[in-house]
Amino acid sequence: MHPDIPQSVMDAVQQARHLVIFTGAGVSAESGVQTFRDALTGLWAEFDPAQLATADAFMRDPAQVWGWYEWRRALLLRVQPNVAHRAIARLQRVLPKVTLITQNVDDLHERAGSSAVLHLHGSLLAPRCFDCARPHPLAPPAGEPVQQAVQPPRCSSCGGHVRPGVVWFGEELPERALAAAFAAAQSCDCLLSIGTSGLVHPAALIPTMASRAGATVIHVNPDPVPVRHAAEYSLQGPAGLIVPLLAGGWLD
Ligand code: BV8
Ligand code: ZN
Repeated sequence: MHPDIPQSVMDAVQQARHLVIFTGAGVSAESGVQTFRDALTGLWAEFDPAQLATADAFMRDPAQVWGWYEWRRALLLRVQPNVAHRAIARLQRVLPKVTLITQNVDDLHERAGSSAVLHLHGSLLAPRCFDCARPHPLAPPAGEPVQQAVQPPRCSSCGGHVRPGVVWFGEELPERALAAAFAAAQSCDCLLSIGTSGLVHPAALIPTMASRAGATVIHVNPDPVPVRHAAEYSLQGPAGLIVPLLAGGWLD
């Protein structure tokens, strides 16, 4: 029981027949991963992420964009999943059916023990050739993360530039993951949206799809999230506090 969480919300999550968990950068914030809304720092301080996270930016200056992603990849290897990631993995273990959809490009859900994670925006850890799409596995970056421009490696089969395995603005989302995410949103009885500003499309449509299909929708965010449907709730607070409570207070 928690004073700020109505029992009906607790029940909607813990008794869900099919729970969809939809996460954004906010679920990784308490692990120390910068959210997209956080201003960029250092070498990229003067850029809006949405400008850098594009194929145009990469074609214009591959080293500057690749350097940014390599810095983020190095930082990611130095952080750990937090209690919210672990509570989500627990919900996946104890509930009858859970579909986990993330907008994040980190691997913290997987490292917390989650499985079958639907990555709508790709992954920092799956670089591929910009030209022929051949995967280009990379060793963990050596040494301290450095904010610098870095020439991307060349594809071993066609010589093209290697690019990050993320979905850039203006690029299509992975078809299978998006179709599975939309299908789950339209057939679940409860959707838990954690740490997203709801600004990036088409991922931002997912909570509304669930509401329209009659599901209970619960938003977890330190900022208030406007609720527009009868069975929609905004739980104001950090994921690291609220999600373990929704998962039954277990901390493992
Ligand atoms: C596409 C990978 C078809 C890269 C990312 C006008 C209107 C509508 C749409 C558009 C438009 N103009 C253009 C578009 C389309 C565009 C878009 O949506 N633009 C937005 C900016 C308006 N979308 C696309 O381009 C998508 N593709 O549409 O394809 C197409 C094809 C060809 C031509 C045209 C169209 C591709 C979108 C994917 C982009 N790639 N990531 C990378 O990571 O570098 S998205 C990127 O931003 C992140 O991955 C993340 O998914 C997203 C940011 O969203 P959030 O996860 O919500 O994170 P954010 O920082 O915003 O918010 C964090 C939240 O956490 C906050 O609310 C905060 O309060 C909260 N929080 C903080 N601390 C905590 C917390 N919550 C809980 N606990 C805490 N402790
Ligand atoms: Zn290639």
